Amino acid sequence: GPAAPTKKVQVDQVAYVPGLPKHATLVSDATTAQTWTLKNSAGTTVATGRTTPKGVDALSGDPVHLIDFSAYDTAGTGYTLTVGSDSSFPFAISADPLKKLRYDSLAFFHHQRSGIEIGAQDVGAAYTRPAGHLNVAPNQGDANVPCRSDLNCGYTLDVRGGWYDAGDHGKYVVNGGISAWQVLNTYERAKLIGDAAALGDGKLAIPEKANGVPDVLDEARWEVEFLLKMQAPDGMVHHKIHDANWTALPTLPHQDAQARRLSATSTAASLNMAAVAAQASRIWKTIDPAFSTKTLAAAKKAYAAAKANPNKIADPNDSTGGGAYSDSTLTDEFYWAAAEMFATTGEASYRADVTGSTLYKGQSISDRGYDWGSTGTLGDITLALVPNGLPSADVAAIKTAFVATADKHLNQMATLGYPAPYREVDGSYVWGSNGLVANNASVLALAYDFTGAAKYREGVFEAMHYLLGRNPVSYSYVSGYGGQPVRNVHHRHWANQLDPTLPIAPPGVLSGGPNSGLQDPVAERRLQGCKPQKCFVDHIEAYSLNEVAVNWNSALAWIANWAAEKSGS
Ligand code: 9MR
Repeated sequence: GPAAPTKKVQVDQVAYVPGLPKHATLVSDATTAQTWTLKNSAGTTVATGRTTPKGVDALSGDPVHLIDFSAYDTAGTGYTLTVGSDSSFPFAISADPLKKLRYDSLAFFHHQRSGIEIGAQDVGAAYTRPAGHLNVAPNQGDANVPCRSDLNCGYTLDVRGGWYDAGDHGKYVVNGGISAWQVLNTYERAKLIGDAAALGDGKLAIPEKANGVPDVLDEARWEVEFLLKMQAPDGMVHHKIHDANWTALPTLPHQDAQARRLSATSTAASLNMAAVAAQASRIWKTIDPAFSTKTLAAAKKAYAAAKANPNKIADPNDSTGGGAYSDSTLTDEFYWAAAEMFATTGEASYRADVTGSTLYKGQSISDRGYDWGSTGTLGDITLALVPNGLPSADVAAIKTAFVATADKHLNQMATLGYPAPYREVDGSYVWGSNGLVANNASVLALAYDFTGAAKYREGVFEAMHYLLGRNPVSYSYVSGYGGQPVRNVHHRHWANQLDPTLPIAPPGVLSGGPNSGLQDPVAERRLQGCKPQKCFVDHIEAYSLNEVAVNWNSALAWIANWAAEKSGS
C-alpha cells in the first residue's frame, strides 16, 4: 500500500516567515485540545499552546487539529513542533529559503532546454549534459522535422530549441506557451508593481547571465524563439513536436534515437503563440526592438490565421510518443490572445475582440483555476496589470473577479486540515494538482496586490506551506527543500531511482502532486481508495502524480518570486 505518512505533526518543512501567521496540523483522534511545544535547535522549549480539534478532514480523511504558533516570531533554524512523543520535521523561521527558491524554481527551465549543451559551469557536474535534438547521431534531431506522415504538409520546419515539456522529450506549444508567459509575467508584474531589481541580469546561472538583459527574460526567450519556429507557412502554428514513440526511462535528450514529427497545426496553438509573442513584443520593445518587431509580426499572423480557422482542434487521440494536450473549448484562448494583442498594440480590432468576448470583465476566472486548457485568466492578469485604454470600471470589474475568487479560496481553506486553494467541484484532485494550487495561489497574490488586505497574502503563504510539507503525505513537493522532499520525480535524466549514476532532481523542482484519477500503473497498484490529497507516491514511474513540468514550475516560480518579494528583501 501507499507509504504511511511519516509524521503526525505536519509543518512546512522549509520555513515560516517572520511577521506572518504560522500554522501546522496535528493528526490525532483526540477530541479534546492537545498541548503542543515549539523547540529551538538546541531542544529548548520556546513556546507552548493548545491545538484546536477540527474533526475529520474532507480532502485527506485525517482526523486533524490546528496548531497556531503565530505568536512566536524569533528568526532561526532547526525548530521542531512536538505533541506528546510526535515531532515534526525541522523548519526555519526565516525569509531566506524563499529568497533562494525564487531562483532555484527559475533555474529548472535551463535544465529543460533543448538544442544547447547544459554546461557544468551553470548547473554543476552532476547535471551537465550534451545538447539534445540537434541532429547529432543517434538523435534524428529537430533541424528539419517533417509532419506526421498522415498529414502531407509538404514542408519541414527547423524547430530546434525550446524547453522539453516535462520528464519526456516532447515540446508542446500550448503548454510551453503558458509557461513562457508565466515566467515573463513574473517579470512584467514585478516591473509594473513589484521588485524587478530582484529579477535583473546575473541572477540565474545561464549562458546569458552577463548580457545586460534580465536572466528571466533570456530564459523565457529560449522558449519564445521556439514557439515562433512552430509557425507554418500559412500562419497557423503546429500543436507539438515529439518522438514517434515514448522514449524509455531513463534516456538523456542526446541519446534519443527516434524519429521526430510535427503534429497538425491547431487553433489553440496558434492563439497561444499569438498571445505569448504579443506579450514578448511589449516586454522587449526597448530591450531588443528587432525581436519586438519580429514577435509582433508572428503574433499578428498567427492571430489572423486562427480567426480564419477558428475550430481546428488538436486530435485528442494523438498521444503516442507524446501528450495530446487537446482542448475543444477555445473561447478562452481567443480571449487571452485578444487581450495580449490589445495590451501590446492598442488597436481597435483587438479591443473589439476583447470587449466582445463573453469572458470579458472577469468571467473566465474560477476557483477551479487556470491551466494549459483554460487560459482566459492569463488575459485577465494582463488586462489588470498592464496599463491599457479600457474603461477603468471594466478593469475594476476584472480585479473584483480576482478578489471574489480569492475569497472563495479562503473560505474553503478555512474548512481544511491542510489548507490548499484548490479542489474540483466533485472534491477530486487531478493530474498536476500542485500546479493548480500554485496558480490559485497567484490569484490570492493578485487579490493582495489589488486590495492590500493581509488575509490574501496569508492565503498565498498557506498554499506555499502545503506545497512544502504541511500536507497529509509529509512530503515537500519541491525537490531539495525540506526534511522529506520528493526525490524520485518522473524524468528521463533525473532517474537516480533506476540508475544510480544519474542524479535526482536539482533543487527547486515541483512534483505534479496528488491525483485521485490514478492514471499510471504504480498509482493504480498502490493508491486504490485514496483520499484526494493522499493520492501520492514518490516513485519515478508514477508519471500521473510525480512528473515535473514547465507549467507547474512556472507556477511555482511565480508564487515563489511573489512570496520572496513580500518577505522583505
Ligand atoms: O498536465 C497534463 C495533464 O493536464 C493531462 O491530464 C495529462 C494527460 O493528458 O497530461 C499532462 O501533461 C503531460 C503531457 O501530456 C506530456 N508531457 C508530460 C506532461 C505532464 O505529465
